[in-house]
Amino acid sequence: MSETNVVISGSGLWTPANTVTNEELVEAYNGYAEKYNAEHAAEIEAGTVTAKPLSSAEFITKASGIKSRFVYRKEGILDIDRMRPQFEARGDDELSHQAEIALHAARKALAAANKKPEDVDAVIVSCAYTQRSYPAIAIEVQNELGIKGFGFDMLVACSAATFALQRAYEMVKAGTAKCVLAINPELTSPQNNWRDRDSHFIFGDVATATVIETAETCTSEHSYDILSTKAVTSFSNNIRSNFGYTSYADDSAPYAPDKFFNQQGRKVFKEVCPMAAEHISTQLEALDIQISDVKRWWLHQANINMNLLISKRLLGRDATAEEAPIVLDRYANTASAGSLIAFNLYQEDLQSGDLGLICSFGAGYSIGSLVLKKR
Ligand code: CO8
Repeated sequence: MSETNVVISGSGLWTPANTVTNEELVEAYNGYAEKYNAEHAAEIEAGTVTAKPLSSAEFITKASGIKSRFVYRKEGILDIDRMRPQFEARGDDELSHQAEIALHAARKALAAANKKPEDVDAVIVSCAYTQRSYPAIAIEVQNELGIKGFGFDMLVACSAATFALQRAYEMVKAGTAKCVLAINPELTSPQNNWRDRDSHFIFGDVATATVIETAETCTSEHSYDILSTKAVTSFSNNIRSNFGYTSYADDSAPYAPDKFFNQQGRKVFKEVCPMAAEHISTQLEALDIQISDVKRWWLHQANINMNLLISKRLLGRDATAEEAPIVLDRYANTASAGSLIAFNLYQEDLQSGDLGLICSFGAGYSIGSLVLKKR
């Protein structure tokens, strides 16, 4: 029996209409912090309450490279008495927020791949959080699109998108699906702690989607052979979100600071950069591909300094913006979607035979990567 060649045949990107700049964000946060400090002046004076430190747009740009972020709903985020987005409640008979943004990206990916819903036989929704446990968001999307077959949700924090592509690759390779739609509706804004000076600037909302199928069925203009996939996880407490269904039973506060995204940013930086560089170089070595043969690096987008460090370790010099495109300045960290935003926006110029690598890294820790060759 001949080997099935598995390809990426389409990519979709949905970007929310609303932006929040660093300046807007800092003005709101500082307003909130000053109000909090004034209201708690006596306790702060007595040493029983810690004063909220102020944030700065210059710090954010310098420490992270982020200048702005897109958000699904802007209302509420900049309200110093709310400090979280305001979503309208939807009934069980209405489309969920997360399925809605997933569908926007999915339809674009299907169009790019020249595929109709009836061509698809599996849907994976993979992201950092799902808005409910069941029914799976993937099954809701499957139903909306009229796709037969099966769908499921999976969570792997920042590596959710690459890990989903790897599962899709394996399904097509094994013949359990012929064409898979993998979607990453990253609705991070409700999980971001907008009251925390150290992390309030990190995240943005977005949705990406990718079509994976056999080479035989592929008819799209821009498609990529998947030459190799590689995943690794290694337990770390340095990035955590303790939000979960057991809070109800252990009587802990469901929206306490530990229930939101929180991290030891410096430790993450120090530990993840070498892991990611090593992961990538080992993967390429196994394929007998030289680092210099890789034309495009679609790297995870968490922090500009991480990307610069990783690409410098790999290349032995700074990567150019064309080699390793940066999108986090305008999108911020979009959990798992960052490398796929970069892929979506910066791949059509590649020529047949050009090599590229998608790599994500983050909470878990987790690292996921795929080596691609333009067809
Ligand atoms: N304004 C002004 N000053 C600040 C601010 C601010 N907003 N924040 C921190 N400071 C101060 C600190 O208090 C500190 O002061 P001092 O030196 O007096 O103690 C100083 O600035 C330096 O602080 P840090 O050490 O924290 O700053 P760094 O230079 O290390 O930069 C970063 C902080 C940007 C967080 C950096 O460490 C970083 O990006 N690290 C990498 C982390 C990373 O990539 N994490 C990825 C996590 S994402 C993930 O895995 C997915 C999660 C799932 C999605 C979640 C959705 C919500």
